[in-house]
Amino acid sequence: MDAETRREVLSDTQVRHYRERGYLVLERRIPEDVLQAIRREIARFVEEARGLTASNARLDLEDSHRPEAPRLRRVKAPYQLSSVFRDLARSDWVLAPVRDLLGPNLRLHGSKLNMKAAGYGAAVEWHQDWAFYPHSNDDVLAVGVMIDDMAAENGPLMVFPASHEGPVHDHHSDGVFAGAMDLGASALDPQDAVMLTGPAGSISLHHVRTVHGSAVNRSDRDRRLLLYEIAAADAFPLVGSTSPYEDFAEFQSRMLCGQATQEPRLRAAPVRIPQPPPATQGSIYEIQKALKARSF
Ligand SMILES: O=C(O)CCC(=O)C(=O)O
Repeated sequence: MDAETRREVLSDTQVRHYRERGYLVLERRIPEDVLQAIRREIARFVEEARGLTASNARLDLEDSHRPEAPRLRRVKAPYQLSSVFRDLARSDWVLAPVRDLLGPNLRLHGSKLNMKAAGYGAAVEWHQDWAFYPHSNDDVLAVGVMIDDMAAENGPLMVFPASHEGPVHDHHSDGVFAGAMDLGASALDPQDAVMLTGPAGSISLHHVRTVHGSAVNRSDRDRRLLLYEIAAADAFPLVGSTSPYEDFAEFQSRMLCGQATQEPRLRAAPVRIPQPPPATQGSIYEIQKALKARSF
């Protein structure tokens, strides 16, 4: 972004932190009434999971789910499912800090709500979002909205500082995309991972190349994290990436603010295309089952 551009919410220190370390946490950014509306929507989705025998296009179920005792792991694409999630994605609560980092023109790449319920909520193995959806440039990030207080014990998102400046790691297993990396085969030391904690209503922002993951929630407190993946409008997904777009018109219809463009901006970054896809299609949780070495 032009250095002269006036920022909306972030200080120089926060922008520098994001650029150098590849993540940022902003405490208490989302108002309580919005959080309450989200929690009511979540309760609806948990009820919808009752009676289901398998995950479907909307809901992803824990392995231990039973129709009479619903265990929801993820709401897929909440932006498409509910105006509560749509309105929040388009609000300045979310967009103002992203504009400060990526500029005024922003497109939604995807959305998801990871439930990680108390006692059993599933882990997400270490990965880079960039391994799933490389773009023509890496001005792409994920905003995580903390629906519950997030602390060490309930499986917060963890990141490796400055890993966004490093390589794209191998996320394949037996030649097939497995959606996670083998930390032991990388130069990363688990001791260096940082937990992104904060009270409910805080948001995290992590760069698309930042290595991140999270452990099982064995605590007695839920840990729900709503994620919006947001790209600069001139970052275009590369062929073979896991991109949710139907066609070009639909791609352009995902603009959140500013102007769409037909001119992708190219900037060199290491890329590895997530192909061939795994035999089991589905959420990251399903794809990562193919892994041989697990960290969590
Ligand atoms: O919910 C989490 O802790 C991990 C989120 C994530 O990285 C993902 O779903 O891709």
